[in-house]
Amino acid sequence: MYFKETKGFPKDFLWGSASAAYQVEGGWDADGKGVSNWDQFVRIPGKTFKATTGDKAVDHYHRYKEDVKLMAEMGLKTYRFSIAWTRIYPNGNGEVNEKGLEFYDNLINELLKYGIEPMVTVYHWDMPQALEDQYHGWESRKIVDDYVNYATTLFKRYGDRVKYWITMNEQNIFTGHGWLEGMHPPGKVDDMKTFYQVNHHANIAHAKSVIALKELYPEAKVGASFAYSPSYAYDRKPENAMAKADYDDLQNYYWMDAYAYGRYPRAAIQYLKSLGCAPVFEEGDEALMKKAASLIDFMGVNYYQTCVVEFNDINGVGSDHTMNNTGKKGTAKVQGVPGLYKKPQNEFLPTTDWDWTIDPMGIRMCCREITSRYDLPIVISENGLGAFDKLEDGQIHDPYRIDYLKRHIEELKKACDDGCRVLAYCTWSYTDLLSWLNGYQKRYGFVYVDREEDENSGTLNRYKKDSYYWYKKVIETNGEEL
Ligand code: BGP
Repeated sequence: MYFKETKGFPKDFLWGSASAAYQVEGGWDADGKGVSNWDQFVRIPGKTFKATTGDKAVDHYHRYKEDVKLMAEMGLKTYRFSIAWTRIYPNGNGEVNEKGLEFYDNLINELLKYGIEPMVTVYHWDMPQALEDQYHGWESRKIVDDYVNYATTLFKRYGDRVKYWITMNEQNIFTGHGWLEGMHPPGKVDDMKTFYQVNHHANIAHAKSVIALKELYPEAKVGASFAYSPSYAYDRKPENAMAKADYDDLQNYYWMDAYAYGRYPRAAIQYLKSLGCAPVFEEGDEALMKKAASLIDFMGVNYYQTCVVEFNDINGVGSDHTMNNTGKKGTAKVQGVPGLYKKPQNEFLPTTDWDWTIDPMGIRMCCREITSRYDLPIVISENGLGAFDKLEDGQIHDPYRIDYLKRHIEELKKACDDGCRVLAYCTWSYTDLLSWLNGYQKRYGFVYVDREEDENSGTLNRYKKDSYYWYKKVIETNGEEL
């Protein structure tokens, strides 16, 4: 759509930034915290870039006051962070750890002291290892009760101060990487049947906790964050348009329909049934999913890139279970699903050093699609650029990040003009932090943290990047000065 004038961002727009517990906190065994699947997984040789761990991360656990002060100085309106399940329930269930609860009390109170709205992610991938040991975590239906118990503990403790809740971070990614690609715990490969069952368990856990939250705090705002990569058909060949339809049903609507409609796309289920991989429902699941869908307040979107979809012959390329985790541009390979689609590079768009396509217009596409299909408000819960940054004389010049964010925000503004109800925009990330598989060299923050891959490197001191001052201005002018 073309509009002569822009209305700009809504007055109460939440300019934010995001993080996740495992990636920032460190203090991996502090104050009674239990071991998570990630604490364990990173210790398997070859799983992460140069064997990096989140043991110390960027030590946010001990430096949260300094970090929040920097946020306040910047004028941040919201901070999205996740809670480590293992701080609250070291064994996943059973006894609660008061010290862990206190840490997040303090963090939330510190944010509120400066008028920063806390936005809490209940689950950002760090599953208590004890639950893996007890019943293989998400693979068992038992996870539903433990997840809901954990989530409800958070709602009861923090619900008086936290209005925005995100139940799941990128369910599509942690399950895809965990059961199909072998890149995240539990490191399984091509286990399609379990993958779909695990997702169903996660959907029921999400649904029950949404219902629990709304019973306790009807005014709370809740949603799940989906890693959304909108797709383009390779060209106008009908088979490529059909490949796009397959991709959208299986890679996007499969999750978003579950959150927003409480059901899976019909064609996807037919396909999964034909493979013997459709999820098994228990009695009442359908009603639970529908009820939660009627209660969610927004769709959370983590947007990084779009993709191109081309028909892939039944003998065509599959997945080789690799990604560019080194930052050596041009090393990512084309991946696909035989019989359905493959994803060639888009020659019209540039990429990052990790071969992620840079497509600002894609963020507007996300918003338009969600608005048309679900008519839900939208929280952009992540968007940002991973790059090599250099600290020189106490300064970090990151014009590439400013350019990336500026162009995405311009498109987001257009989405607001289109009538999409965008509530918040959270960049990834606030401080530099651990990139799960890419170590500390892939940086995303406004605040540089002095550390490298080696656990003993760096002072962990914080330095403001150029983008810090730039975003401060963006917030001050409500997105008018970019
Ligand atoms: C999302 C995750 C984040 C974050 C981000 C950047 O998928 O929700 O936790 O890591 O991507 O990804 P990466 O660190 O792989 O560059």
